[in-house]
Amino acid sequence: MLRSYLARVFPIDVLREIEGSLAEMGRLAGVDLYQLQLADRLNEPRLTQWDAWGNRIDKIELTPLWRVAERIAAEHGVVATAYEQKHGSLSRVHQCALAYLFTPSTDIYSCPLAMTDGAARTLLGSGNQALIDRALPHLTTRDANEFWTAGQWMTELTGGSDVGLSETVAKPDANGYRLYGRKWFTSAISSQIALTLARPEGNPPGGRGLALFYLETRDEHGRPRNIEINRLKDKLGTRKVPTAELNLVGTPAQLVKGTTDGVRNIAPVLNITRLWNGISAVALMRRGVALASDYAGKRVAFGAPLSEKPLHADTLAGLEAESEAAFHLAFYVAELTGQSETHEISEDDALLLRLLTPVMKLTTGKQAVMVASEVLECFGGAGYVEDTGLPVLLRDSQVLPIWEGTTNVLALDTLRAIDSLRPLQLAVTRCLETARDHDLADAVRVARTSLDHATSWLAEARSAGQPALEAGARRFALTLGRTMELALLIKHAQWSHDHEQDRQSTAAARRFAQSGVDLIF
Ligand code: MFK
Repeated sequence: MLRSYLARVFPIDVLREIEGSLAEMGRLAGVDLYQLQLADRLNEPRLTQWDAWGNRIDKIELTPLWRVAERIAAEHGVVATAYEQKHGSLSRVHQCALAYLFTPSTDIYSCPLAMTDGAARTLLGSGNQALIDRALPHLTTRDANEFWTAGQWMTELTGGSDVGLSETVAKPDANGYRLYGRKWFTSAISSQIALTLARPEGNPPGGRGLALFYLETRDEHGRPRNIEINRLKDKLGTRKVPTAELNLVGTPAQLVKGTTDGVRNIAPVLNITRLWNGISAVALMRRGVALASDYAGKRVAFGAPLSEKPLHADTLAGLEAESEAAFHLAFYVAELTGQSETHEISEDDALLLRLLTPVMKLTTGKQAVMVASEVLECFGGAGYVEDTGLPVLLRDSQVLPIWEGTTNVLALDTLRAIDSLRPLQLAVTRCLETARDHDLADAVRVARTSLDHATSWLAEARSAGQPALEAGARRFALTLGRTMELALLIKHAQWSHDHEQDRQSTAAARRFAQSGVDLIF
């Protein structure tokens, strides 16, 4: 699927240039990192708050795989590739392909990388030259000794969704500001810097009264800079990610961009981490489907391998269709993100990117949980037993619809982002117009009908008023996501049929079209 997609999207000479980097990352993920991941299964990060002499040290020890993953991520440019822009807007797609290969074998090390990428993009867009000069070279380097990762500290006790309620206060001092408050859920506390929100003293309540701050987490001796780590969170999944609860007790910080509008100013981080969320979702789905397909050829029950049992084959076909559809949507958002970053995006596509980012994140997050759950079931009882290494797929997938905005919060963001449906209609139509194969005709009809239904629903809900609009927002956003997925799958199927004489994507498109595309009722 990845090879076929890359062959469609990249010019052949560029593909030849990048293929080596992807093959090497595939090898690492399939062999070295995977072996390390299996060996590392029971390890978890540890927090030591005090040393033997009663000094507060708040030291975090990472798991062995995480330490290796950091070096490999830097050296292979899992963040840097997007900033080197050797291949213009397609560099973002190249980077996402690296992340896609890297993610399933690295215990959610994609979390700090996503935030690092988001911080780099945000600082670049901020125009704050001093911070750009200070941090960008570290965030985007390939030198593992110089590489920094970034945290994104938004969540407080008052909520992970309604960020405008944040209570952290910023008091000016001679060198900038000092922050005082409690951050309730800060992922990857191992990072060297963080972007965070705080309210400068005297500012009004709400998101506009917050400001965006940059801080460096440790001093030259490696000690936390006026940051107390209360505890690591005891989470359902992502257990290798050292997610902490913090007190900021006069933490030195610099303003990134003005003294207000923190929520608006941190939005570029959110949009990049939401892209990573989608890439991670399709990467985990791929790992699960690959394992289930492999097992189906080996496990014999009732006289034949599972792969020869019609019902099991049908179940796998459904999972394959979901993961292919999700893959195309996540990578389409990567294409648009790249075009936006190189200023090659049309006005319509810029609106489309703003709309599809939350739509893609929420749609693929839900698909990842469904697929992971079915993958476990494909292994019967073995899928429920820890030492097979399978249950972690489900636990880690379950974070994807939660962090970076829950399904409902992103459905409401979809309403915020939607002025008109025209850019999406154009994008879907562009895909469907490429379909000539008779076998795709029914799938094309399904995509058209669901798009029409979403369009009429939006008009009706808008005239019915805000409660109707909000109540239907999730069904609407999922319908947009699945319709776009089907359209992209159809486009790829036609291309693959024409250029590779391959019918796999046609089968996936036909199957996906029957799997509930229009979820508005
Ligand atoms: C594996 C990879 C995954 C990476 C994992 C990283 C782990 C990190 C774990 C976390 O930190 S999870 C925490 C993440 N938190 C969130 O995702 C917050 C979820 N909540 C929202 O997204 C809410 O919608 C939001 C906080 C934005 C609502 O706040 P407000 O104050 O009610 O926002 P408002 O007033 O609607 O918007 C303020 C401005 O921001 C507006 O612009 P203007 O000031 O010009 O009017 C909005 O248009 C703009 N805005 C909001 N969201 C935007 C955006 N602009 C662009 N893109 C967006 N997504």
